[in-house]
Amino acid sequence: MNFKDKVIYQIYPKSFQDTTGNGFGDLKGVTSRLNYLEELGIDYIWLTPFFISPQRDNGYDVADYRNIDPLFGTMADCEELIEEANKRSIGIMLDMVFNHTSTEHQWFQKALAGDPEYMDYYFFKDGTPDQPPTNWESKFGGNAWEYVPHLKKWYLHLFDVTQADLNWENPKVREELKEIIRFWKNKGVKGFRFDVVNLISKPEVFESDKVGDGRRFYTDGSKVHAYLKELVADTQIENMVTVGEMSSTTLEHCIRYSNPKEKELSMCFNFHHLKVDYKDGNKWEIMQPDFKALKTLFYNWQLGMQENEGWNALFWCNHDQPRVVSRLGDDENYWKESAKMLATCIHMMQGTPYIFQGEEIGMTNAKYTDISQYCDVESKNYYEIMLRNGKTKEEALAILGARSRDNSRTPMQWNSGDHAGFSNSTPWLSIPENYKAINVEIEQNDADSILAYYKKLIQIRKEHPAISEGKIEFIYKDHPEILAYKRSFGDEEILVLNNLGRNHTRLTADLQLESYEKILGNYEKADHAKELEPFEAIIYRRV
Ligand code: TEU
Repeated sequence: MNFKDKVIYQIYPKSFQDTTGNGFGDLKGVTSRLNYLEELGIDYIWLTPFFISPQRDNGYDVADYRNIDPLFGTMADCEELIEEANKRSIGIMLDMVFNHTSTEHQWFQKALAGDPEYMDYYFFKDGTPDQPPTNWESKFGGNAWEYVPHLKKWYLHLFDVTQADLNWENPKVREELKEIIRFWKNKGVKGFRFDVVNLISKPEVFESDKVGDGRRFYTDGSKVHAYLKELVADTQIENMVTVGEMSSTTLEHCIRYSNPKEKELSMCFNFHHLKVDYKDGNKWEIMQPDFKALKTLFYNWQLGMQENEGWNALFWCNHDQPRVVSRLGDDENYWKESAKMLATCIHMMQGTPYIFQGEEIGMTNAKYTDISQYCDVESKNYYEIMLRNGKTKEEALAILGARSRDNSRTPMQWNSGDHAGFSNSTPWLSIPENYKAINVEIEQNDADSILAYYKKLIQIRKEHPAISEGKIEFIYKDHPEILAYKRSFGDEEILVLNNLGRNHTRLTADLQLESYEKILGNYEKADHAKELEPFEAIIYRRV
């Protein structure tokens, strides 16, 4: 299965298109926008979870993996979406949240009722109410264990208290999860994304972490590769597109997860490049992005994967990350230029690019001014934690403004009409004020728009094997702000120059620009110019 020339579009259904007027997006809404996506040129849609869920973590807390949450529609709507997408040669990829279930899942409910068979689906540990089994921290703040008084036991939740971790060591759990994959495969879906799948293998002995938050005990755990191989083989999904979301992983593990010989996954998401603006690695402390660190990470991952036949998922944005144009670009003075440059960086590297809904029109962060505007459980928890730790309300709000996951979850901006064309009533999460200037309709009528540029990026990937298949070699390695590389396949060579910064920057003569022709760029200017403009990107092809 060749996924190298494919482009994947991520949809957060709750915020894509509402067709019922309840303020929440739904599956029919996705179907109604398939023509837009076909025209954009994407090959797959990854849909974030729309299964039955109490929605504590927006569907990443699944209570029933085989049924559609009524918020999003019905099974018939889902089947229609899969069918209509397939007609347009667009494959649907579903999000499998298999590290944990909602505590409302019947397995957990049976466990809570004291059924030993189902208690063994999770991690229940004996203890007294004052002493959690370990000092591990939940990713959403606080201790990762919750005490259940009537059982006199603690259960593990690496995420929210309503997201109980599944015990993959139990073969029955693994069989249940395989059945879910088979169920959806039979419905005609074409691929899967596996949520935090490198956290599924927990240690045999649970011990407290003397130096950290516990991550090292369960990240890329000892059985994770065996579990994945078994899941893939037994469900026969090795020829489908699969992507694993890997939390705090390593290059060595991602090579194994994605090298085709291992028969695990097609590719991996890792997040190291999205921490270059975390002060001391802390998401809740703001720092200017460190471009040198960013470049080094790209070198290591691109070359490391290339040398060992691993495969990267390329992305800046998803439903957990702030909008990249607000984060690494400049959404006021160089909105269009920086959005196009950032897109170029990602789409021209080696790997399969992902576009998160709205990224292709340059949607920005939410720019909320009050805590009541936020919905995300992580944002709300950390707001309280920041206040407890001495930050003022203004400081905490400024940090959420830059870091909250809600920044990317605001409704899709389709047009300048009421509620941005997303819904005909008040949306579940407020729409940024800039929607009258930044929306699909405006950009569809502008040949120079960010949307038009994304279409071209997708198109040139299909036309040039050097982009989809080619080797990558970095140049300008020591430059503080230019990210530049060559891609080559057979006789074809592509040269990509990206100015990450806002300074005019001179290019050195040894590039021999005269022997290249420009395929795409984000400035109207003479070819072969010896200087890069602020946030300029140019794609050249050797002639
Ligand atoms: O995210 C896993 C993850 O580790 C993050 O990207 C997380 O959002 C971040 O660490 C918080 O700071 C996945 C999903 O993408 C996310 O939406 C879910 O909340 C999470 O798993 C739990 O299922």
